[in-house]
Amino acid sequence: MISKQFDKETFKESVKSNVRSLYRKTIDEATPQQIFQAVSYAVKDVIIDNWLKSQKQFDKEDPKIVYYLSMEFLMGRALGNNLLNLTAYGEVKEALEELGFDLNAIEDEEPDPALGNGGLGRLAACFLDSLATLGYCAYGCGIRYHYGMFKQEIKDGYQIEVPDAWLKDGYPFELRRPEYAKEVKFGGHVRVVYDPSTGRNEFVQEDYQSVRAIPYDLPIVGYNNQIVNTLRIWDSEAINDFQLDSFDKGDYRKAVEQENLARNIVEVLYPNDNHYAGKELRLKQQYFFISASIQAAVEKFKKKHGDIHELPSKVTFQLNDTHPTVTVAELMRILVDEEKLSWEDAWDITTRTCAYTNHTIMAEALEKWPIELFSRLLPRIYQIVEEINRRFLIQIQQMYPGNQEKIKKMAIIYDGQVKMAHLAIAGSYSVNGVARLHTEILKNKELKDFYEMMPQKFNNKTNGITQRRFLLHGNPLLADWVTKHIGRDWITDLSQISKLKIYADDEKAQQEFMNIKYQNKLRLAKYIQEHNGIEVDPRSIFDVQVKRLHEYKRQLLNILHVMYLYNKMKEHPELDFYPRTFIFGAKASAGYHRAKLIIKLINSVADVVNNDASIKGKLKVVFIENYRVSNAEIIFAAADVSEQISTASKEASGTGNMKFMLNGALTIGTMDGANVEIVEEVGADNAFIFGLSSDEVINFEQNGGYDPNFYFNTDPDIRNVLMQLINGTFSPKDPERFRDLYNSLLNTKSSDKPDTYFTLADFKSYAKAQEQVEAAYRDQRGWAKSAILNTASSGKFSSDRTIQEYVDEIWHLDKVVVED
Ligand code: GLS
Repeated sequence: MISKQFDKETFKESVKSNVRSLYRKTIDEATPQQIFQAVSYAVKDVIIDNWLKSQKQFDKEDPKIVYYLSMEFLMGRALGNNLLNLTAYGEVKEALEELGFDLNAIEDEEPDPALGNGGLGRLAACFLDSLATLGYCAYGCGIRYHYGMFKQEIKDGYQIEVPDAWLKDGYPFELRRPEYAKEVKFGGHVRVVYDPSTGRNEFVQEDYQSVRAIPYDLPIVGYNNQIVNTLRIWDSEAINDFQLDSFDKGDYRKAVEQENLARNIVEVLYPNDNHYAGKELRLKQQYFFISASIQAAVEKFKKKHGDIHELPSKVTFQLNDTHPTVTVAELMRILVDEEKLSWEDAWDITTRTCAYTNHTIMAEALEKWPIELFSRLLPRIYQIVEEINRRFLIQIQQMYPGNQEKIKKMAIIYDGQVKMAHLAIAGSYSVNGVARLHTEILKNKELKDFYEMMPQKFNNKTNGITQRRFLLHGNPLLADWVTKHIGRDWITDLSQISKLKIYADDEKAQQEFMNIKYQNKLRLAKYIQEHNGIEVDPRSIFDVQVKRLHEYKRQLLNILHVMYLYNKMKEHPELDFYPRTFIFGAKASAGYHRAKLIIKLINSVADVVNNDASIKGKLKVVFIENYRVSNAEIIFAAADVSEQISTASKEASGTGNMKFMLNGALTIGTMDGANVEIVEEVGADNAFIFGLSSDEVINFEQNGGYDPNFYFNTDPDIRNVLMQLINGTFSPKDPERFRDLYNSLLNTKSSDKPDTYFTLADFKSYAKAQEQVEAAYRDQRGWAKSAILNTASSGKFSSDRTIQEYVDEIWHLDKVVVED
């Protein structure tokens, strides 16, 4: 498609002139990184025009705005994506070729902005893409971490964390906006002053430390619609840089402390997914970006609107998990302390403005701040939470007179802790889960008491992903093939992709589809050769599990099965095994020792298996280092099999499962999270389902009765594999190395609770499903049909669909059109 905005010659001139003015070089002298910078600035120039236009249109139409408040935005590289959404990718590629450059290589120069851990942060990024593409006015609000998710290096099979200095060369797409800076206060104490003229108590925070929050804006380019929204990430600076007059006043210590506070707050993203660590600095980060964002949003609202009571009709604050929940109290503070509203008025506004998304039921992810810490760091906010809690308890008592159990289970402050999920639910008009099964578990189990008390708040919004990054950009061969068959509409309306279904039985289409998969497997094989030095057979089945490393996701089950297969091959060389490449990619939180040991196990198994000539290369194991958004795009495109094998009930939704499906991989999985809906869309014949159901898991959890030793004692294959964890098969120099994993599966020592992930219970049905995978792959036509049907059935899983549901049922935003 010919872009309206791009003129090739002007663009080329702009790149040359950027190289000259930024680096005092000509383009043939510039380094690849410098070319990347110069090209990105040229692209940003074009974006800025649309950005200005969009803001003008928003100003004119005054649409309702959603603020998507999130500690994480896992954006991935921007250059290629921006070009695609500007519909200028092809022309820029050509222009650069004329200058002697390869756009793909230039794209590889961009650091992955990795301001997130995994699914939750990537979901936020997909949502921003969809919001802009659908023409809604939205701000992402987050933190400008100086160090994002660490870079993972594998040394001797172990994960090493290396700091990710993504800003070291400067990030060309960001715009510093000091004119919108906000002050954020921490600590001190609150003095109550009675004002006789109003008859109100005023709450004055004193002796506090404060920092200046400075916004940096990143453009979020909508697809082919000239809309540019904003991701606003906040950096912090000291209010008084080191000043002599502070020194003179004896405030030397305070000046230094404030300087340190400012420096520390935004330094680094906590690398925990689905896990609460309770660190003081984390709470500082939360309040820092929330206070700045809410202040800015209220100020923006007031510029246009006289009456603060109108806030809920113009603004929604969407809380991405409990991390931004201080929003509820901060908005109350602004409304009561600054806008001088009554408590009742303020609460009415707040609870019609905030909405909360729950992303996990994992108990260890629940945020519960100790009162001591919370009240010391945020004294005024704590007072407000206390008052919210006091009133909430009265409500509970009115509904359930004399029921102390309810108080105990639902209170916002209890047992010396502030429970953020309870605050989020009390303060929001909407509470949603992220897949149908997850929402049902919230309603019937995790949040049952809340659901019974306020059922009208609860709803489901099944997650989605943007087809623009994960098909159009990540898999250009398949994207072109899809377009050739059904036209371009799928790019902004993925439901159209179901039109491919008529090609599922067509032999030519099947061949083309499989050939594209093969080309993508070659591309990944090349990447693996370059990065891992391992040669893999592109004709083997590419069986892939890429996601954060967590026990509940059961990478351990996967690698135990690889060990089992290897044993079988060794014992029965006469059997005909179809060649398989098991590919893993996963970061483990830095302090999560067992997860790191699982990485070591995967690499140890890889060492043995990949170097055993007797199995003739039929089994390969690859651990891809530093799994992140940019290599994810290549990996999804090349996968035959998508491993979605979490313990049923534990994975709230998953989104990788959707990216695989879109790219034509078949799922092997449990009935967990969004897998349930994936199978519903594609049909059980085109997936491999195994394992305990979520009801069975929950039943075991509540009533006991799971005994891993039963499997160990009665199944020689399982026993053999488990013994190999402690007899040195994969760690000859240190046979005890994997003892902890052995214990975790059998719980012989570590605790009296049997493995809460039910690994051995699911082992045999997993192995059986894997046999079915192999059999199915031997039938190439049958496989091709299923693969096409997976792509063709993925329409529901576009984040455009998800966002439209949020808009229709929670946010009620107005669509905006930017005219030429
Ligand atoms: C997560 C869940 O674990 C995922 O299942 C889910 O897909 C994602 C987005 O909703 O949110 N919750 C979390 O803390 N990290 C996640 O990735």
